[in-house]
Amino acid sequence: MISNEQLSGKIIKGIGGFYYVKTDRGNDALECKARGVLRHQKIIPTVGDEVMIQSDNPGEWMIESILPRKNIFLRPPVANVDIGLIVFSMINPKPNLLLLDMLLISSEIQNVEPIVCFTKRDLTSTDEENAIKEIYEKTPYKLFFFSKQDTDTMDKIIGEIGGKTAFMAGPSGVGKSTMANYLCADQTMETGTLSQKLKRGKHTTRHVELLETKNGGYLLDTPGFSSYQISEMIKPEELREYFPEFSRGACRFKSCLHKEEPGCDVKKSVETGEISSVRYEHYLSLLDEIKKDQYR
Ligand SMILES: Nc1nc2c(ncn2[C@@H]2O[C@H](COP(=O)(O)OP(=O)(O)OP(=O)(O)O)[C@@H](O)[C@H]2O)c(=O)[nH]1
Ligand SMILES: [Mg+2]
Ligand SMILES: [Zn+2]
Repeated sequence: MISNEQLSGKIIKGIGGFYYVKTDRGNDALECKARGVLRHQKIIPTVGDEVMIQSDNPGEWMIESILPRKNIFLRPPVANVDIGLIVFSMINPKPNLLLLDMLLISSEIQNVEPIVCFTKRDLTSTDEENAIKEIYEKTPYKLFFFSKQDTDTMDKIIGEIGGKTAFMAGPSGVGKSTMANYLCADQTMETGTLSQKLKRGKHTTRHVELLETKNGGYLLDTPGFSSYQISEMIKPEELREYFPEFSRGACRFKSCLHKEEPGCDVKKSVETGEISSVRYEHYLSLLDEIKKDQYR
């Protein structure tokens, strides 16, 4: 019997004081408790954390330490996220592009690479799809349109997640769990029945769990939401940095907020169509909102 054995791994689930840590050893995650020392330091192990675990007694694993985090989110609680799958449907519900832009800004702030997904392509026309492409093809973001039958496109999305940790964000009913079921079809869950429940997305309100994709990535399915706040996260003069297509730096004034300033290159690009007017309008309305909140 090896004692004091140490392993490194990733927390994929936490329930009632137990953490489930995926290591190189075996397919099943190991059930762990956190050492008291972590609690005393007020460090809360979080799903997505890279940890060192140790076994003092056979079959009993303790989380010894948590490696520095790349980022951490509170709702849902998850750490070390590389990719944000921002999911909207073409219809039922209709896409809210202002919410989409807020999620893009939030991704930029948190150092998460956004991938924009539009589902339910089967229920809509190419005109509607082209209208959205017009807007977002002028940004550097990756953009996918598909339906739940379109496994080729979903395989491309899986390709983006390989070896990384992704989470989903978007309104309720857009098809996040439907997508997660395909992206994570080959995962090995602890029990068959629990696994079935998880696959239907029922877990999202109960606990947070990283599912494994077919190519060694992790995916967090989340409950949908329809409103979002970014005004507390940014100052007015920072907002423009989070619209990457604005950053050509050719405005007359370095401090240009792209509003009423003379010689504004962004406004010129909106007029020529190089920058989408929809994105620009969203920028202006968010700028107003942030300013209002600042002087409250
Ligand atoms: N026609 C069509 N229906 C879809 C598609 N994707 C998902 N749906 C349906 O949309 C409904 C909602 O899908 P879910 O995957 O539960 O949506 P969700 O985003 O997980 O919703 P929440 O968990 O409430 O946030 C289900 O009835 C799906 O079958 C699609 O591409 N085309
Ligand atoms: Mg769901
Ligand atoms: Zn400008």
